[in-house]
Amino acid sequence: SSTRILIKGGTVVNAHHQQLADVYVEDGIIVAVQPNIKVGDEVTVLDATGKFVMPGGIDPHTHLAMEFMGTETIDDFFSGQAAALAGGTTMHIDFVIPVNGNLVAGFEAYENKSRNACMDYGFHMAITKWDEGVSKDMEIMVKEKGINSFKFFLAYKGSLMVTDDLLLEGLKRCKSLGALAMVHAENGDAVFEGQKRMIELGITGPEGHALSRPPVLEGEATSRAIRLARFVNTPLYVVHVMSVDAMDEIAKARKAGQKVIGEPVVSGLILDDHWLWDPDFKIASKYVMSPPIRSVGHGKSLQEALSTGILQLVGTDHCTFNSTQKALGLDDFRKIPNGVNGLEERMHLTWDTMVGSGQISATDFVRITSTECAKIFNIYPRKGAILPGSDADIIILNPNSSYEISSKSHHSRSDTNVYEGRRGQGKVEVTIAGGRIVWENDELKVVPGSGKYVEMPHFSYLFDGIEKSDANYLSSLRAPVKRVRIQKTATRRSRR
Ligand code: DUC
Ligand code: ZN
Ligand code: ZN
Ligand code: ZN
Repeated sequence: SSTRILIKGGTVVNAHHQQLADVYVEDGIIVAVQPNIKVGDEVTVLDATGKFVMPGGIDPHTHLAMEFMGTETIDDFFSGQAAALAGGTTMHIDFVIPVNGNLVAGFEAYENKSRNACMDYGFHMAITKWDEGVSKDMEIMVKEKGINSFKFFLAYKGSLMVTDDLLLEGLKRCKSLGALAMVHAENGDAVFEGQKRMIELGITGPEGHALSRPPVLEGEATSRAIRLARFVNTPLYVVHVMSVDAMDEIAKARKAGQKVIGEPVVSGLILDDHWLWDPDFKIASKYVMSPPIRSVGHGKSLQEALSTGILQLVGTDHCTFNSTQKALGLDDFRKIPNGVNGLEERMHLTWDTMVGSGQISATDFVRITSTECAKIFNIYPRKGAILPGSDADIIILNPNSSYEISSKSHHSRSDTNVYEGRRGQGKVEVTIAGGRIVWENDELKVVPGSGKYVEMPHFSYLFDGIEKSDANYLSSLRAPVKRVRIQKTATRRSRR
């Protein structure tokens, strides 16, 4: 049966333009965007007068059904995606974690985990060890499996962390495959020392998490990764930029013309670390994520960087654990599973904080929550746009409607929410995913298995001109034999 929807009378917003127009959808695809579209009775009509009609959000950074720190995230592909849809996000990109370093096994595991998907999704892949097999499998992932980004953890010593030699091999391989290298930028060796010191001092509570891994360690790793990416001459994507220290490194590199993308996450933009000092472990522990949520001031600076284009898009690092899982670290903050929620809240909180405050426009909002992500991961304009031919992933946001966030009403399986009690204005009233109305009148109508895997082609726009770059990077170095010849010629000439 074909599903036909007409969205009437709203302000249609794309990343660079907005206009009063109707949007007509047929069989999962946007067919027309223009004023006064006339249709027959068989079409479902949604009135969007006074509201914004925008591309569904794309969250570039989630962890659903991830085995991590001795447990598994409480949101799987179904519950996490249902929550996302209720909050106006219609696609996310999750991180495949290899099985014992094996990429193919990891991909198959995530294919299984995502069978109950109810919205579209893509994958990044983490690289946790290095050998010929990994290097070969990266090519399989890129050329056959639709993965165009690989993440390197510079933290989590003893499990996920990679050393600089592996990072360099990875950067070179990413470059040759046209895949985007991503980094979790914290100095894992120094974090390990910081944690030891906290325990020696008898600091075992959640505040020890923040104290053991300060912004300077994020700044160091961000700077190192940026410089190594420059050495190899390949683009770099820094995930969850949490501090001014890291943001400054990105700003500097971008100013010098380097292709560096910085992704702040909602928690880093609007929360601060005072929660980690809450005497109630249940409250404090829910704010434990890595890199840590920083002291007052960092968030506001990250917001400014986002509004001025120094940072490009907003993610969440959605990685949820309920309070019993967080209690694994009751006696030792190092054992608190790292992660916070955000998949359901990202669109609402970004709108309220950034547009509601007048810092950015609705078009900017679309760019940082959807379009930029689609462009970076090379799926634009299929995703990230309200244009004829694009997938019908659409939200209707009412700027005059308000909400209050609570674990009692959210759709995540977690029993807590880091935004508990927070009120905001600008509510997603309708979500259309793949041409179907999945969220309307505060009700979800999601179908397990209806979400599609979105293959992401390699060589995104970030690779344009990379080979022609004339800077003296690793790829443009030549063997010294040439210099010897030049010297001989010069000598002969000078004798004449
Ligand atoms: N940080 C988190 O808080 N959770 C998942 C992984 C990460 O890097
Ligand atoms: Zn623009
Ligand atoms: Zn990370
Ligand atoms: Zn993450």
